[in-house]
Amino acid sequence: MHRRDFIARSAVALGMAAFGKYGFISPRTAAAAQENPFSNQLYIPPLLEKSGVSTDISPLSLVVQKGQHEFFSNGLTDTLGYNGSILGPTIRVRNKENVRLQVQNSIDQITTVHWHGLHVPAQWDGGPHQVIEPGEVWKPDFTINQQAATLWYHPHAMGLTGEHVYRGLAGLFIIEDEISDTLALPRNYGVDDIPLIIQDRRFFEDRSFAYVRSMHDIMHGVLGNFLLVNGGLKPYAELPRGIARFRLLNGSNSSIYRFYFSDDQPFHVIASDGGFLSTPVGVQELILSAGERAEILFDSGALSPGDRLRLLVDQYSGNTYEAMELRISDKRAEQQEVVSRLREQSRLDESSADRTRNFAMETMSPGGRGMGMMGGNRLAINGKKMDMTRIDVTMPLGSTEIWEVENRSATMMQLPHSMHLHDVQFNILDRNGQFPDPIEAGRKDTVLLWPNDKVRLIAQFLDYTGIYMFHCHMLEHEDDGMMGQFEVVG
Ligand SMILES: [Cu+2]
Repeated sequence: MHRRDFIARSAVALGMAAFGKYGFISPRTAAAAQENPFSNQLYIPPLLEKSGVSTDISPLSLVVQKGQHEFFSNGLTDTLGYNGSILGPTIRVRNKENVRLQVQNSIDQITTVHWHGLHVPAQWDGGPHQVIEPGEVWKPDFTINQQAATLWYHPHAMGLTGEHVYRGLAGLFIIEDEISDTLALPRNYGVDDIPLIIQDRRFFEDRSFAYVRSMHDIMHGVLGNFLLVNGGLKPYAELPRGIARFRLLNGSNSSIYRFYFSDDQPFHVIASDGGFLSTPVGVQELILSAGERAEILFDSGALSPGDRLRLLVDQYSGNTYEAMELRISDKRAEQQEVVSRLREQSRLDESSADRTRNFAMETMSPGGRGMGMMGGNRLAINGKKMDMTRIDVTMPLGSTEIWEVENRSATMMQLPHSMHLHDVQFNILDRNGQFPDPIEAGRKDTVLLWPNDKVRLIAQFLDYTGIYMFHCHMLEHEDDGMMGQFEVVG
């Protein structure tokens, strides 16, 4: 999709978010934000992993804590973070490894930690049922049971997910395995294998996060007008000349992003949400909705030391950001060629499905079905809002299911949605009747649905019984009830 179409699509759907109107600061007037763009080095979240000493059985420790963070040189912002003032460490594990964690809640609200994309027993999924009370410690203990991938973790407490993520709670969760070990890919974390957590925020004049939810914010998502890369505004990073790998996470609450490089320089997508694609896919742009990830390779071999380029991001609300600057150094990267084969990925076959279910992601016009007399809003799945005491879907362990998911928008309220399933990685069978794009043909746990899109996905529910969530990953939609529960029964 070209930039023009992406923006035009949003302008039609959204009008334009009215920044400035409610006392939010604007990038144009926030002198501090603009005085020295690209002067701060990209923050690389520290790694959190096992020590490698076989006798060391200490758990990986996360502390959910309050902090203050300097986004602007003239004021601090109250934040939340894991083990720091913002975001969290990058947890790195290996397939088949037993992982023990210890999550301490040091804030004065309940929270949870959900391992987005991870296939784990329901009791360790970290959804709304696994509440960690203030002052309490939660001790997940599970064995990694899936291939190399870039996943992430974030809070998932009922009705609080959007606010907690917005205030800073998110981190990457990387799985490596024997295949990712052997592929000729950059793997020097923070040097040529670079995590990029992209989020947008808006701020009040006093530099506090403007997380308020008007009806407009709930319907369109809380959309910011400042873009953060790993928690910083307009950072720069040095790249050795050759192949660099970026692990991209759209960590925003509700924004859809279109990523591209200056001069539309080409790059390769090598992994989607749940692991590698079979082969790299050459592109000039990449669209990710909130919660989706991709790994990409950028080849700077034809550039010269000292050359600079920008990573650009179009936001669905109509903004375009120069997200960060990349500076080519005089060092030579370890990898100089884009690998030609990645990992053979088998896709689930439609004929293997035990059953098909239908899900309508609904946005209803005022007065429509589901719209109460008291002005209750219109976001629902199959006409229902989330109820923790209701199981929406039950399937036997070992089932293969096709989920036909439709974004059924009212004419006057065309909103995008997404569908995220806990527990599984799925395949997209088709999007509006067409075989998916190559970058969507691999393992996925979140899929974007433009207004009136119909996507059929197929998943196998293996290994674990229990209750898991499915929901729109626009967090304001999720918190407003655009979520349901499926139970895998043994
Ligand atoms: Cu939604």
